[in-house]
Amino acid sequence: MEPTAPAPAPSPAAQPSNDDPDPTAALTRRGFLRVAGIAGITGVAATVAACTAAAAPQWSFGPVPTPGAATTPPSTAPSVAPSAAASVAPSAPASVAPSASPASNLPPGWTEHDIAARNVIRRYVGSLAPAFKDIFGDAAFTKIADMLGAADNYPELQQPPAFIQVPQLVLNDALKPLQPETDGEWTVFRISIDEIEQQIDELKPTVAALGYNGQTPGPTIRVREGAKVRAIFTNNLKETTGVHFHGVEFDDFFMDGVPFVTQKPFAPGESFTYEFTANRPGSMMYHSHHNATDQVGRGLLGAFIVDPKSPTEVDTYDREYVWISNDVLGGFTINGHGFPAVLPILAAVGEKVRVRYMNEGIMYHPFHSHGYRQQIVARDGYALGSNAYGADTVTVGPGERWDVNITAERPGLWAYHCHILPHVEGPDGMFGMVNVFIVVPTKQDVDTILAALTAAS
Ligand SMILES: [Cu+2]
Repeated sequence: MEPTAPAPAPSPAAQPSNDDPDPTAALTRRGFLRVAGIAGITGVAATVAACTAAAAPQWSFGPVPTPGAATTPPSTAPSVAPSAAASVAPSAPASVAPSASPASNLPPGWTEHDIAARNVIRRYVGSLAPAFKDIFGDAAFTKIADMLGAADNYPELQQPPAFIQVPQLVLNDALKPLQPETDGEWTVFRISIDEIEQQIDELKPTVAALGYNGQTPGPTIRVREGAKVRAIFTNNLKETTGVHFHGVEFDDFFMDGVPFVTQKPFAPGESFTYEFTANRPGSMMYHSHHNATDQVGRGLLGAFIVDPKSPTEVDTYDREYVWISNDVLGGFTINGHGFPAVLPILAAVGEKVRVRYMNEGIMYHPFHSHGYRQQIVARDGYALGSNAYGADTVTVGPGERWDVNITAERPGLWAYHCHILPHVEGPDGMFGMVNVFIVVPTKQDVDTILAALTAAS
């Protein structure tokens, strides 16, 4: 294959601070930039996978009982031509085959399931494990090391965490927020619609997908309430499409993006310009509204966030995590990836994190936070105000957006996952819609983790 241009790393799981007037300029920006270096050099797995992907790419990434599958690297799969926007920088350490213990070596009472389940977490933590010693203290570290079987010196200890190995690293919004142009009173965004290859998990072959600006989810489009938005989409697909800004109250219904209801679909090679006023704040989305089961399922989706003109206390937070779920052709994913390739939510004790759930799939997902209250502050972008309430399980239906604030109070590694169990766990351990809320004692520890990730490269 020809080396491809570096694909834009993707997705809106940024964790910026909003102390800064630029909501995407994270207080950890320096750290993220360091991590960006990792993204650049860990693309090999992607490149390898793009060159060796399965002959019949399948989007399925579910609880298929495939004993032993978790221990099979993808490099044995036959090959398929990668698409242009496919892989990332052609350098980097390829994934290793995950560690495995021979059956004869199983600890008492264990089955192969336990080995596979542990492997998933070994891949998730990767070479980050040693950093936990200074962060969580000796006692906690000893327990973590014992759980993971660190004494085995398993190979993942030398590998970057799975979520760092996926080429479309979920930090793009922090690294390179989509910068608009200005044209008089208009805030102008230019977005291409592309065929891409998506790697849902660092050990899986890439799958044929669709993206905006070469990534799925597409780049977050972010404006201030009242902005006049001009979004120019160029169709590089081999099929027609249309783009709907979901949640916007349009003055002109011809801007609503529904082919044959409000516009003709736009064809390959054509562009279409949407113009509207962002007349209310909140968490919204943009996505295909044409052949949508297929097109959205394959990745034509992204976050559209309108920041309030007059932020209230609930709109003040230290970090932010956009959590876009999908469950159609890509299996069960958060921001286009399945666990353990899902970027964790990271915060220091005392910090407030805004999580913006956006469900682009066709199923309901009750997202359950271990150990933490989710304060629900908005539904579908509409602020709940004094009706805000707490829960530890927030069910997000198709098309819905729920904004929650979480105050990090207790350090630890806290599971945070969809509670429809077949969406998160199977015979080979956890997969799909699983996240982890990593709460560390101090902001400095956040930087320590980021430094460890950098070193992992
Ligand atoms: Cu679910």
